[in-house]
Amino acid sequence: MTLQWNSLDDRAVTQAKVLAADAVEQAGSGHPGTPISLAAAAYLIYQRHLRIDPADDQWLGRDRFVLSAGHASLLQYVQLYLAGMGLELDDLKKFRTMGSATPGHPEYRWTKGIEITTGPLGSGLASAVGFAMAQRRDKGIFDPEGGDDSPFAHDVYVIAGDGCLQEGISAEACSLAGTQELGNLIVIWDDNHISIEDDTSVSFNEDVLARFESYGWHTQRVDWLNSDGSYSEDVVSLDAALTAAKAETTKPSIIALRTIIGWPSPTKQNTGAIHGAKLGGDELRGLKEALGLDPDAMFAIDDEAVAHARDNAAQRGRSLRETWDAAFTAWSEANPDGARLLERLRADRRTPDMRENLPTFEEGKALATRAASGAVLNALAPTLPELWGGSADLAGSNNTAIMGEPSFIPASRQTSMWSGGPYGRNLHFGVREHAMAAIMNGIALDGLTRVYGGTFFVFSDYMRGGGAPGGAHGIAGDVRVDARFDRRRRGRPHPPTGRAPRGVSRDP
Ligand SMILES: Cc1ncc(C[n+]2csc(CCOP(=O)(O)OP(=O)(O)O)c2C)c(N)n1
Repeated sequence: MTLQWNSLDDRAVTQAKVLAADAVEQAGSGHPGTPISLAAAAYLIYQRHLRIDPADDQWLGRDRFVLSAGHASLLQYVQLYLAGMGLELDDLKKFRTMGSATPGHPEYRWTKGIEITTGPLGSGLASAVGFAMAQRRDKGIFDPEGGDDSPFAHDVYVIAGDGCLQEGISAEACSLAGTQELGNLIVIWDDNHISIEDDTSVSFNEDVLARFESYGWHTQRVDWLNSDGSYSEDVVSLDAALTAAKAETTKPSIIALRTIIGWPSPTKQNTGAIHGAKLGGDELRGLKEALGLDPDAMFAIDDEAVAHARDNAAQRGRSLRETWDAAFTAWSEANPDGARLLERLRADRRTPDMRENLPTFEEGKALATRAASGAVLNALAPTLPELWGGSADLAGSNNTAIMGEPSFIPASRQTSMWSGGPYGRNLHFGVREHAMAAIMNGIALDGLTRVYGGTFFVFSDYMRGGGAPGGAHGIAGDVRVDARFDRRRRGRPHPPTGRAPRGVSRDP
């Protein structure tokens, strides 16, 4: 389908650029460069590709958007504002102030529309791999025969920067994503050659797309910087690349988008100076002049452009929702057992009979905790289809395998030891503890299933960077790390735009 794009869309993009610049200027700190230069890309994703319903941020059928380059939080905040997802101009004016809905980096449950906390570069991309895996598992549980129009099919979109791709965690996770053939994962890499220390030529020179190709990814390049040195934010080419990425359902996709950071800021574009500091009076005026705006007006709003974006997002949401609701109702009627299970999982409840199956352990008799853990997991598995997980190549040692259950792998990857399929249950993370933690967070934040992962205790240090804010469960050698602790703490009492934290008592 040809891209429908008019002058109001151009004006909305211009609006996004200046709002980001003004918000950083007002806060006195922040990262304006990438929110300015990726405004058109983010607008294209939010307004034309991402399946969201501004009226319901918890819509089960929604696509997920992960801003792995979390420092560029305004990129997402401004799109949430333009899409009418809960943020208002006042929230943008309070960027980076205490208690505001617009903290320096996106925070899950704090701001409506934020699917995951990001900031540590690369972790968002790694967790997005978990979101994509969870989506496939959800579909396997509820609608394995369903096609692309299944109510359980959705995509995961990521914006990642050079920093995300330099971090090892993303290499671990993206390698696994290739093995897993995650056709529902679409990444835009902002290939702008600039990070804090300016030109990335001092630190980052491999052929990234060749690397991703060798992981088994579908790769594309879109150059907004033309060979004659001119620059144009060619949304048509990017739209075509996103459409091709979506059409590729057997591989994850990465689009290298060559941009100029901070464009069209007059003197600071294409430098590290615009990455993470306010533009300053003259530069900010210069940016506005280059965009054809009043150089002295702060937070000026183009009402028509904002209304246009909000109308488009609302209408699109309604129409996507109508189609999905019909598919979901048909599915519910045809699958009453599945519908009951879904209701239980959405309410985050366990089955009442879960405890009946638990093994008992003799007091005073020595038993390795990993053996006890394996026995408990296997006892819970029959009544809790939402429970799945694995190990970082230590399944036999950590007792993480659910006996008799298939592995979660493409059919072509089965081995003599592990049989399975795309909807299987035993996970194989490979020797990738760091990514395992982040992937588990993505799975946990997808919201329907309960994931666990294991390694030896000493290697769990590698998991630390992946964090555990999503509520994933880790098993480390003989010690079981129950990350519900973090899950309990992460909700804040009065989120300004997010959902109220759910109760923590989840077991019957
Ligand atoms: C794990 C981690 N290390 C360091 C940082 C600090 N940091 C924030 S942004 C940044 C540079 C990122 O460069 P790039 O991804 O190219 O972003 P861009 O300059 O294009 O906005 C660094 C080092 C971080 N956020 N996370």
